[in-house]
Amino acid sequence: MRIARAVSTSDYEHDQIIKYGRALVLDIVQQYDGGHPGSAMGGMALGIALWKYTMKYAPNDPTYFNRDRFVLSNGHVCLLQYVFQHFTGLKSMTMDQLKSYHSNDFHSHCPGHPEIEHDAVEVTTGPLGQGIANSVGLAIATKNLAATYNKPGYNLVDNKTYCIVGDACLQEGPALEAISIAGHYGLNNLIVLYDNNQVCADGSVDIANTEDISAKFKACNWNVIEVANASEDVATIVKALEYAQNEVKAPTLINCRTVIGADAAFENHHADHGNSLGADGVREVKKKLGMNPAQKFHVPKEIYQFFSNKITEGDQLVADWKKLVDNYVKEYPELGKEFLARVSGELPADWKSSLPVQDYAGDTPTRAAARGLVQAAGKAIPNIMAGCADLSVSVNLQWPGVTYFQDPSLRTNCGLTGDYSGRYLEYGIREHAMCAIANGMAAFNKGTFIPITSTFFMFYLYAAPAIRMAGLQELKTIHIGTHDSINEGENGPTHQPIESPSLFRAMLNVYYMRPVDSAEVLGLFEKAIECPYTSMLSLSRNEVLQYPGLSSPEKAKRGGYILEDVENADVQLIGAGAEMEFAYKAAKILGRKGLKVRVLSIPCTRLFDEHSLGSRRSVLRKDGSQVPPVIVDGHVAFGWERYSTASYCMNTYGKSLPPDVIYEYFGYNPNTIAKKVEAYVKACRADPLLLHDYVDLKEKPKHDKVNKL
Ligand SMILES: Cc1ncc(C[n+]2csc(CCOP(=O)(O)OP(=O)(O)O)c2C)c(N)n1
Repeated sequence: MRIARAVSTSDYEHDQIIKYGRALVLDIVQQYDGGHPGSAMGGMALGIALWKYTMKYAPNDPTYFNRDRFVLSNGHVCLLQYVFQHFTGLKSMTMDQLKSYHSNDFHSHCPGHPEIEHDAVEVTTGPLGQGIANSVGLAIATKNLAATYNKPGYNLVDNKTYCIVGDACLQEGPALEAISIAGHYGLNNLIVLYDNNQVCADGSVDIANTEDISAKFKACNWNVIEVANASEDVATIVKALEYAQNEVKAPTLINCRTVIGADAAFENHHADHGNSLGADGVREVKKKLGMNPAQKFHVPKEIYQFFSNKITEGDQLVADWKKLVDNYVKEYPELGKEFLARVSGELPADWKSSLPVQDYAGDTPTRAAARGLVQAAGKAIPNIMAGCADLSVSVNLQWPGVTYFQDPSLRTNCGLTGDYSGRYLEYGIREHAMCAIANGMAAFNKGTFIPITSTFFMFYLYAAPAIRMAGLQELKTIHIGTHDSINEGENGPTHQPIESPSLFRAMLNVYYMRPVDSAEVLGLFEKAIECPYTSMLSLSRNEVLQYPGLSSPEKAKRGGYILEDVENADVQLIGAGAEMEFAYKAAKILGRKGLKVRVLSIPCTRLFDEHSLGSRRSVLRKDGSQVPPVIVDGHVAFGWERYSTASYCMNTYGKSLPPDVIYEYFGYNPNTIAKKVEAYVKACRADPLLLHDYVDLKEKPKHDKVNKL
């Protein structure tokens, strides 16, 4: 829809703010000769429309629960956000802070991209495409809380999510996945402003992208509004935003045609994207705008006055909301209590008692143990929003009676329906967006939601950038990756994640957990719920041995422990996940041959590493007694060098074979492993320097390649 140009009595003020805003951006970028001025200059009118006329926020209380969420998905344009935070009176965003952009000030609130640690920044953005996917998560969070807690006369949660994207975000995969699902879910509380300046870093957008963006969004079930002169025309943008706010069925894209570097000599040019204009360039712009070029960082007091109502308005919003909640709690005491707990990020006090006792009677796939726990926790903990990327049939986290999160008007061919109070999401085959959306839900308000995602472990590689962003932002999300071993079988090497654990173990604030049995699953799942960070449970498709009396949930929570000890050990075998069975059985064989073997379980290296050196030494016996530790894992050895001196690990990609023969094919056989370990122990005795090398004990399978005729 193209809307008629709107008129406003404040056009003069708008022009002044646009003009001084552009000059301010240029002065800030010029001082350290670096930054991204172009789209901040071109986006000033969007800023006025959002911060003056549209968004509900409270400068004195930037975390006020029912605030509108704002996400700058094109994070390099952060000066736009910082400048409007300053104009609208956010206390921490002083002029001195603005001047600290690109400076050497350790305490700057103005990093090169918005970071969640700072006031009024909802999520860290920078990797293009993440922010818009986070926005979808934020909008889902609002929808879900509203459907769960709002009552007639009590709109406890009715905020909107506003997001600015650039041309680049809309070319990124996670953004496209997220846009698609936002349209599907009918998230009418999501409003995206597209800073359509048709310029990217390397040139005009059409060097790589010539599609019709508005048509693309329409095809994804979005409401689309186009604004022609969006670098100047505040009133029309405001009118478009009003239409978007009143939209009842769909998310809205406001396609705003803007000019990068507006008013600069090279406006509309990619030179303005990420370069300062130079002192002469800045002077020229100021002259063109009728400003005194000698005046730097100048904000006329009328601009502060123009925005001064935002502080009182914000204080009022906060006070009204508190009153509303107080009355709600009186009228709906039970629900009110639960809502307040959600607001403060608390879990029900007795959540642990809801978890089923683990059954050691038969060999159980670790995914099956986890399923029971997630299902029970999902029922008992209202904060949990679980979901899957179209493998629910296999991962099965949905609990009996769960409502699916869906547009209530949707009628599917298979009959599956739901509503916005639902706490199980079918994300479709959109792994990257799934995890980025989970980040958005987690960022809505810490602890209010515990997003749990799931798919085959292999496919989390598609989502790794979003999982890293969760680690970076200290967001609590839980990922359940099943089929984590070569023994997932016939799907073959494309589905056998031999190297993924190394990546997830390396990510800070991400707890990669690979339990050996049901007891460890319980301990680690509890840890994941308790831990303020992201966890990834890596689980077997197939049955694994149980170690009653040896493993325990409490031991697993330590991250690493002695599964079976022996005095004066000759060797230590570390077993990992489904392959613990081989370490354990090899230990028994070696024992019969007179070798004393300690067996260790290290289901989570990050948890283990958090212990003191002394405590870690007591597990690994790195005490000078030279007991070689050997890791037995169905993944590559990379990373295990820290804990072992030799490996029996994957050193080729996997293969399409049934689970009952694949281990044999790759040499995972307790007898073979015992033989190799025995030889290694002998070799170490003959040459103790071997303990300082890293030895690969596993032979590669003989028939790795198929000969083509
Ligand atoms: C995933 C990712 N790839 C590449 C970049 C580097 N980068 C930063 S901005 C940009 C181009 C931005 O184009 P656009 O969104 O049109 O912004 P504008 O030029 O209008 O400021 C690129 C490629 C990035 N930040 N993230």
